[in-house]
Amino acid sequence: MQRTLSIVKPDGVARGLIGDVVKRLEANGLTIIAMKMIHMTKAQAEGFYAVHRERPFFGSLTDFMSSGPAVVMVLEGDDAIARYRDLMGATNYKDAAEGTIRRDFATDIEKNVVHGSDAPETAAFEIGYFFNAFEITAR
Ligand code: YYY
Ligand code: MG
Repeated sequence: MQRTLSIVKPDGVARGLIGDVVKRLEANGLTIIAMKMIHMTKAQAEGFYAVHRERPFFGSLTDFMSSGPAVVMVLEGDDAIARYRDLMGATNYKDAAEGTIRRDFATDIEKNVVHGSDAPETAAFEIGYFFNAFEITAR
């Protein structure tokens, strides 16, 4: 069993896509074991994406991520990190495979609807960034 962090980003929430994302997670056997809506401050978005702080898109990305409410979830399942990345599709929706969330819904390389952790170490950091132990349900 593995855990990963999922975010329906502010564009996804604003466009009414929470249900579409959740439907795909559940339909593909990823179990939601924690879930809440948050509105990140700029500083919180900068902390979340600290790994990207030297990248040219960092300012715009953290403005976007703090622009409105987002839904953060912890997903659990066998190989959950890679399986959820497969459901999301490539970062740039233009490169994402048919049937992926980003291919079907994203409008922009930045406004790409969803986030997912990329490795066990980043998943542990990202889950701990938003959730304490009491907020994650035991199965
Ligand atoms: O993990 P993933 O979200 O697929 O991409 P990252 O390389 O971690 O970048 C994080 C986030 O930054 C991405 O979802 C959109 C944005 N971004 C961008 O706006 N422009 C880029 N050239 C690369 C990434
Ligand atoms: Mg990433």
